[in-house]
Amino acid sequence: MAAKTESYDRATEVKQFDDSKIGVKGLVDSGVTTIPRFFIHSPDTLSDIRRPNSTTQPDPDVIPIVDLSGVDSDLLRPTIVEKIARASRELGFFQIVNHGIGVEVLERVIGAIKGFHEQPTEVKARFYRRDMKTGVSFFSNVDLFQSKAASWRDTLQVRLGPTLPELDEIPEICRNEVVEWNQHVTKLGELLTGLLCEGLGVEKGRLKELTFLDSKVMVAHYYPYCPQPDLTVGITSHTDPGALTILLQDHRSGLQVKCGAEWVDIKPVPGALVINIGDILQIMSNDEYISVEHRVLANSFQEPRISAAVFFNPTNRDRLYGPFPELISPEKPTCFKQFTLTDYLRRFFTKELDGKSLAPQNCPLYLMVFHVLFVGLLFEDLLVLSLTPRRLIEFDEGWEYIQKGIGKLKRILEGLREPPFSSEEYMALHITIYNMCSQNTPNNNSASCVIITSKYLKNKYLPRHCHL
Ligand SMILES: O=C(O)CCC(=O)C(=O)O
Repeated sequence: MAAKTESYDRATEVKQFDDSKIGVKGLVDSGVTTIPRFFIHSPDTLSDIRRPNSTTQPDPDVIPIVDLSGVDSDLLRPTIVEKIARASRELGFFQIVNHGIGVEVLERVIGAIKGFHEQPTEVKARFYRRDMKTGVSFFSNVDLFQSKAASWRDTLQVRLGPTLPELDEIPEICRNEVVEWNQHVTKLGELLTGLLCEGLGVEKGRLKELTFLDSKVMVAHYYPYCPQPDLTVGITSHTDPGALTILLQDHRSGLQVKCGAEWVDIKPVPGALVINIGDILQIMSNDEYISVEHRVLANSFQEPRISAAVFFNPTNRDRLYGPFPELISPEKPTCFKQFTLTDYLRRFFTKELDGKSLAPQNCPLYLMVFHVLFVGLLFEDLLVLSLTPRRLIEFDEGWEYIQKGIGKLKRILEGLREPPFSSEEYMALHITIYNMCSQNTPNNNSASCVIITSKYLKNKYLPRHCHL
């Protein structure tokens, strides 16, 4: 239930903000010097924010830039496939250059999005809505009414496929550019999904024939200057639910991707596009490729940051999707249960934009343990044992699964330790398991954790699937 105190009624403030249709850009224009309280994130979310150029920031060069020149040549294509597949396996993100779309097109698209968001409020307000009936909507925060804290960005959303909206529904100021961008990303999407299929060792048209290229949505974000950038974010940490995302960003930094325990900047590279794997492709690839959490910091620059992400999803929503049969073998059994896109997207859009959307069903328990151990790697001497119940309970059977899993996990952990857990460790483990069982009903997202001192587990089980 929304918090309501005498002095602060969050739900009312959020509604007033939405009803005003001014977006965060409107707040900035009105001269706010402090951000409204409902934009303030919890210390947990804010604690690991490091701005680009801070001395403790990891090297952004870990995100590879793949040059697509020569992609049609028999000689060069295998190397490109190899680079893309490696990045998709290890990081879930890469940038591409020489992709065939001219810098002037990229600049035109960014300029048109900026133009839309910088129109007078009353012009933009005509598009302010949260439904996609017309295929076009403008809003601030897709999850404004679901999230614990709002983020400092406005968005113009346009359906690009299977069909574009009626042309006169698309704001005139960016109409030509949206249509042009759709043509470019459609072609690029086909090229990239082909390369990604080849990287998995499946036939290059597999994703296309499953309609993965047909359903496309563009979200064109505007991150205005934020007067208190250390109290909020531009977009909270999340993974993309679809198959693949093509992201155009301007020259302002702010996008970060999670690499292990670190947040790494995706540095803006002139002419480049950022590509990332979405949850569905992680599933189709039977966990070979990874869909990774990313976020955008609140913009501390006086100038706005602009970006446009195009998400590719399959069109056929009622078919069952699951890992490619070609990728399933006795050595690598299926990691995911089959699902329909209708169920999957319903789950995604009824929750906060946060974390991952899919549960690993049929997933051998060791993957869950690996996840646990990965969290443990953050600490030199401590193993922090933490399950993310949100992921594990998304599907109906998930709750049963996690209960079974916890019991089994407990037995595994107990059996692994030598000497056995100390009584305090046992106590902590029991408390955690109790907390998980009692708290994590499908409506409760809180995660519990237990700290066990153990170098043994870390050394013995260095995870290959540490991304989970
Ligand atoms: O603005 C960006 O750079 C990223 C946007 C994003 O992650 C999203 O729209 O899901």
